[in-house]
Amino acid sequence: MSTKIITPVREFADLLPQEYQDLVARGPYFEPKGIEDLGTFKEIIEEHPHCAGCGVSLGIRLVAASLPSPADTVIIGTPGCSFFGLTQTAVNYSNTAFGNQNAVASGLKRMLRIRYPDQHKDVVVLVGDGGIADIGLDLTLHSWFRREKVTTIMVDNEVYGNTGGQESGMSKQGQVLNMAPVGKQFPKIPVFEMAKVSGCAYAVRVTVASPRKVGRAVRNAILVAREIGPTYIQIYTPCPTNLKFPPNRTLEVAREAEKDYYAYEEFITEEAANYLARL
Ligand SMILES: Cc1ncc(C[n+]2csc(CCOP(=O)(O)OP(=O)(O)O)c2C)c(N)n1
Ligand code: SF4
Ligand SMILES: [Mg+2]
Repeated sequence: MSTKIITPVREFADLLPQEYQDLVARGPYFEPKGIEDLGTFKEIIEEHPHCAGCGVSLGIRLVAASLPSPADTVIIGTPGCSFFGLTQTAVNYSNTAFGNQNAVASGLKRMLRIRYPDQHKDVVVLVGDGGIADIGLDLTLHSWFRREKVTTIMVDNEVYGNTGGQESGMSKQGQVLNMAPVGKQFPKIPVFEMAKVSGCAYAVRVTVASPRKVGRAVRNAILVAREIGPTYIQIYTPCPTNLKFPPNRTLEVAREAEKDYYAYEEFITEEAANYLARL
């Protein structure tokens, strides 16, 4: 893992599209870039097949722009809308069977520690609410109980977006969806609260309406996972297609949620806070 993943062989260098040449010359691989620098460097994700106004694609863009070492990061995904954007991102990526992401990430992180004992290799799970709160909940929790040094990021659109609108454990109580016509019967699963008591050293709840907070959370979470323990970020990424609001209202919807049940919250252990203060 290094910038070798993007560097073309000499014979092909001139044949590659300008887009790609820009990535090699002006990507975020060589000096640290963050949310504040958006617009001044070639992002590792730009084009994607998501619907207009998709909160998930915005969440992925913000996460991708905040990775402390993109060339030394592996993102682990699973089926869901996020997968379509992530496979077009210039970062090491592996998909998993639905829900298995934290088990795969745990094994990969351990293997990378053995293979590269003197280097940091960041393993980041980036998947939807269904992948974490429903099918993958047991494997997610057990990776936290075992204190695996992996960062888990949920892009929470409160629905199974990719499969046409089934309710997820993270859908709000009463939410009517294409395939939940009478409304969801029980409240959101408190995954953020679970993270705090299950071994995470750092956890943040945030929305895409606060990009700087997302950026800081991603960076802190990845740094803490290098040395201290598991970290979790839950980002509200509203889905206009399934929650049925106009695609130009995504940020407004996120901002409203932020004033209400999706208020920003940060949890950090003393050990993690001391570690970040020393960096
Ligand atoms: C084992 C398994 N069960 C079901 C599916 C079908 N499936 C694909 S994506 C998905 C829902 C994804 O929902 P979520 O994780 O919330 O992601 P979103 O599409 O909303 O971003 C399901 C049920 C699958 N691929 N594999
Ligand atoms: S269905 Fe929703 S989450 Fe999926 S790509 Fe469309 S807007 Fe995004
Ligand atoms: Mg979802």
